Amino acid sequence: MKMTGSEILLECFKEEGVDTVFGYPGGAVINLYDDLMKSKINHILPRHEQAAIHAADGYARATGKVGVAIATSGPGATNTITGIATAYMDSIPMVVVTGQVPTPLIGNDAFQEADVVGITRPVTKHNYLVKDVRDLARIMKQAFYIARTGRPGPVVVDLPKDVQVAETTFAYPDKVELRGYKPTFSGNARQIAKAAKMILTARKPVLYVGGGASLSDSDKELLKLAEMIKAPVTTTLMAMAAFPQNHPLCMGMLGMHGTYHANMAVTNSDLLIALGARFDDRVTGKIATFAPDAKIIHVDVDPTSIKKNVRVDLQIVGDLKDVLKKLLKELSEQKSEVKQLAERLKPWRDEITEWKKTHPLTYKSSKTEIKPQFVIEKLSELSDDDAIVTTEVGQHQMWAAQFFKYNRPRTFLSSGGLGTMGYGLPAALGAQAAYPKRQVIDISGDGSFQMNSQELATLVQYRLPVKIVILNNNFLGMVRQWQQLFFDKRYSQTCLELPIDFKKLAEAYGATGLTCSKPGEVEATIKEAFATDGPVIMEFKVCREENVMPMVPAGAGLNEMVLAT
Ligand SMILES: Cc1ncc(C[n+]2csc(CCOP(=O)(O)OP(=O)(O)O)c2C)c(N)n1
Repeated sequence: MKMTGSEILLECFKEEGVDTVFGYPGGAVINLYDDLMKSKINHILPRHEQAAIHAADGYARATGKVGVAIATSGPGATNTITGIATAYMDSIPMVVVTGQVPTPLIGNDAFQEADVVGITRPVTKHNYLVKDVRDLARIMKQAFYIARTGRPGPVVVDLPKDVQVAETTFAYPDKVELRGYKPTFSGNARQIAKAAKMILTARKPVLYVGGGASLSDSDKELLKLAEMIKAPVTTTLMAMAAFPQNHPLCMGMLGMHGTYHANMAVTNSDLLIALGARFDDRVTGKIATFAPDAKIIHVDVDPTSIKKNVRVDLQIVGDLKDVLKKLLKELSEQKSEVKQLAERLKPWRDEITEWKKTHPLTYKSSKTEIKPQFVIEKLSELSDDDAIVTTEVGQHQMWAAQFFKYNRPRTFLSSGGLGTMGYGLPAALGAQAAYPKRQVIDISGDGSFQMNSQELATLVQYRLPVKIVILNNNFLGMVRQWQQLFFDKRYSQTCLELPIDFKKLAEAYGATGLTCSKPGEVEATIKEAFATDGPVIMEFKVCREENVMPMVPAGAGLNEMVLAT
């Protein structure tokens, strides 16, 4: 039986197990949207294409599946770029289908034409322009395969309007043949044995865990390894939820706003075991003083990530879950050495505990002003154990990393690599669409919230009960903090003067709005929001000039933290 291009596309989605897509229609995808009416695929219509991409991204991060989004040609497609770049930087598996003007018009300045393949090339893992409907099924199979394998990432498929209506017989290939793309899944046994040896002779090892641990669902293996060798663990922002934050071996986040003990442990370590982490400059600080005495083992599925930023003594390319399983097997065959190691590390663990005691993660509490950290602590205490937290970008994001305790995998979704304000609300939308019954919380600043606040409409329309926390300091707080510390308090364009009535804004969309300005009412506000059906904005009027501490100033080493201002 012959099918049209758009029918084939929807069949491919079905073959890939796609149940939900996020998208926004337009002339160049009108045929596709017409066929969508006949399909069982659940479609969610956010109010902006950027939000559609972040929602698909949030859906992917929360579930581990490939997120799918659709946009029309021209402005629809260009609106997706920030979302695609966000997913690219954080290695999120995603397939984005954009409409394109009919093939004969491509390159002719046609109405709503944009060179999507050209524009998205630097921010996608791969992209396609489908010129012939007979290629579509094969391309879709490849797109999903590329998105989810190796180091995951977004793939764009640009689909001209005439290809959507052209017909051919549909056959979904069962195999992918791609010359030049053969990701290594299986870690090299000899290198893994060498890693085990290095671990068994270490005196001050640190497990440094990155987003790859979340992406490869390696949380169980990671916990096993840490507990087996009793080594301290520090995670990047991307891996916050990959290791239980309430575990005694967990040191929290390292880097610019990392804990004192994590940064000191890394600086003083003799073996750094980097697992799915890419040594971002926010993590390493000054490279010359980063873990100066440590040997470095780097495990990553992406060979080009290894040795990019730091020298590495042993590299293992492979899927982290596979490598950890093999490493655990290797170590479990050397029981007495492992036992000796765990005991030998006691003074090291004690040293770390001492750092933690002398410089705990803390803040000055207040009886009169709401401290943002206090709100996060209370949220953490009062929310469900499997609550999914998304964040925007700024101070609130760092406090959400420092003061909320994530104990389940895939429960912390934040734009790490690109640092995209406006990510959190649509990402929460996507996560809630995946898990309608779970608690989903977006932690936001007043600035970031206004980047995609229109998505309140989507939450209300689709009955997605996301709880939004706005830590309102009337500032673009994180930039203001830098201006305070490094620009002599010249607050150039960071004061958001106009007081917005967030309660009324929520109500205008048909959601609930709560406002809180007293520390004594924080708990009651959170409880009320959690007990209220549907989306809720909780606005907390917080202390305006609070800073995120500790802080490693730009260009300084991890051991040169500023502890308080
Ligand atoms: C799209 C985008 N534009 C600009 C920035 C630069 N930036 C980083 S943090 C920040 C301030 C965020 O303010 P707000 O959302 O109110 O959060 P706060 O820092 O006050 O918690 C800005 C402007 C960014 N990260 N993303």
